[in-house]
Amino acid sequence: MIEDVLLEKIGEVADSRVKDAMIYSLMAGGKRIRPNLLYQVLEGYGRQPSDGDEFAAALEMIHTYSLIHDDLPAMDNDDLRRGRPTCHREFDEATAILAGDGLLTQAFACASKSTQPADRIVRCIRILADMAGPDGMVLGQTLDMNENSSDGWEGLKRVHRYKTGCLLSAPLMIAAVLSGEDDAVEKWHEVGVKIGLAFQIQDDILDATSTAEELGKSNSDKRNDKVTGVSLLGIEKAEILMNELYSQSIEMIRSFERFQPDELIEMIRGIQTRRK
Ligand code: GRG
Repeated sequence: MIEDVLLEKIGEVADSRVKDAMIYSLMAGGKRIRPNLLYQVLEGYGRQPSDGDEFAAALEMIHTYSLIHDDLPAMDNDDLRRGRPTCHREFDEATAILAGDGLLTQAFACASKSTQPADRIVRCIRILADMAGPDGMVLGQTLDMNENSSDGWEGLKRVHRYKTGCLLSAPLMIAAVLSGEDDAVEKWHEVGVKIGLAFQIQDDILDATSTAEELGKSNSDKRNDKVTGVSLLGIEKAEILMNELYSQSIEMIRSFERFQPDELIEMIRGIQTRRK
C-alpha cells in the first residue's frame, strides 16, 4: 500500500532532474518500517490506515532524505544503498544534495495536505519537525559525527536515541495524535526510543556479520572504524541487550489503553528477526 501512496505523492512534484533523483532513491525498496509502524498503530486504535497516508509518505521521504545525505562524501561516503548505487553515485553530488532537500521539503507539503482535523495535523507536523530536525535526528547525526570513544556506551546510547530513535518514534506518536490519544504520545515516544536502540544495535550486529551484498548497503562503520554497540559490548552482549529492548518495547505496547496490540507486536517480532 505504501508503495502506491509514495508514487502518488511524489508524482505531484514538477518533472526535473532532481525529481528523477528523488524517485530513484525513494522508490528503491527499503523496508518501509516507519510508514508501516504508523499504519499498525492506527489500526491498533481502530482507525483506517489510509487516515495516515500523507504522514506515512512524509516519514518515508524524510527517512530517504537522511539516507541520501548520510551517504554523501562529506558524511559516510558510501557507494551502495538499498541494493543500488547511492544517489550521488548514480547522479552527482549536487543533485543528491538537492534530492535530499527536495524530499525533506516535500514531506512537509505532503503532510499539510492530510484531510484529518486541522488541529491534529498541526500537532503531527510539529512532531515530524521535532523528531527529524535539530532537536531530533539531525542532532543525532551531529552527535554521531563528533562521537568520541571516551564517551562510551552512555554516549553512544544518546547518539542512537536521537539519530535512530526519533524517526522511529515519530510514526507511533503521530498515529496516537491522529487517533485522538494525545495523552499517550510521550509513552509512545519512549517505545520508539527502545525500538530505535534495539534496531540500531541490530544494525551494528548485521553490519559486523554480513557482507555489503547481503545488506544491500556499504558497511562503512567497519571502513570508518566507528565505535558501535558491537565494538563496545561485543556481539554476545549486544544480542542480549537488543532482545531485551525489543521485549521491553513489546511489554510497553501491551499496556496502552484502548489499543489492540497483536499486529504491531507481530511486526516488531518480524523486525527483530530481520537479516538486513
Ligand atoms: C543526514 C540528517 C541526516 C541524518 C542521517 C538516518 C541517518 C541519519 C543515517 C543513516 C545511517 C544509519 C545507520 C542510521 C540509523 C538509522 C538506520 C538504521 C537507518 C536505516 O534504516 P532502515 O534499515 O533502511 O529502515 P531502509 O533502507 O530499509 O529504509
